[in-house]
Amino acid sequence: MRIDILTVFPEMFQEALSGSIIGKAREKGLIKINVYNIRDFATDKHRMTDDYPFGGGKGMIMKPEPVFAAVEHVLEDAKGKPARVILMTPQGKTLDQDTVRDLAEEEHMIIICGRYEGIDERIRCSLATDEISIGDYVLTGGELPAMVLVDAVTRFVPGVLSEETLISESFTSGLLDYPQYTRPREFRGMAVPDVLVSGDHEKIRLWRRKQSLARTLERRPDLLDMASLSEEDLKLLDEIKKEKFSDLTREDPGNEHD
Ligand code: 9D3
Repeated sequence: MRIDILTVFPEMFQEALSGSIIGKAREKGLIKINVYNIRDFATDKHRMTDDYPFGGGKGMIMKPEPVFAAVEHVLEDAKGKPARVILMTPQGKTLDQDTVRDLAEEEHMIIICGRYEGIDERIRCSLATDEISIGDYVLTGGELPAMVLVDAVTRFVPGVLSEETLISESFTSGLLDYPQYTRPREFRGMAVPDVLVSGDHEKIRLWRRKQSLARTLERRPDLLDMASLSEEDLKLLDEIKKEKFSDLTREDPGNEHD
């Protein structure tokens, strides 16, 4: 997969995209990432990338010409083969794992990072094929969102993650992780659950699955509705609900004199 990132802050990407997993994927040639400075495609004397908004108002707007020139340069370099042109914008579709999986199948992604108070509408409507946000909070630009997107997509590129990781991920997909522990066996009075040191692999598997289901039920019940659950999962969920109910009746002081 080829990824080209267009930004006015190319330095922001150097560290982020050379870390362990992405760095190794790049070294192995599984992904090729180029970062372009949009300013290098500005042709005016001051190499301006932003300008005042027509109609007035505060803040500056990203100019269309350098962004169009940068995208066209990249497409020519890719010998005219089509690419997904992704605009990082607060108005985009919120990134989720289904979108990540879809994008990971692409041969070529061009990511445009917005800055300033906004970007010229003509970039959005005639250059971008996709508009993506990473969530409902305001950041200072599209650079961090672009890094989030590249990180998430890279994990799905064949060869980047081990077979094991992918299998365990597909098995737990849609559920929250179970609690994990490493040494020491006891830390500041907090002990590792006995089941994890029991050596009984079937008991450990069931405990972990039940913990995943319980956490998901507690914190993200919306995810449970979408997860594909086995007969065993439904049985574990039943146990969890019964245990929770008995906890409630035990702790409810109103029941003490029943
Ligand atoms: C929504 C606020 N906008 C209305 C005045 C101004 C504005 C604020 C911040 C416009 C752009 C930005 C910069 N943010 C992004 O470019 C961005 C973003 C984000 O802020 N949150 C989540 N995902 C993304 S993707 C790109």
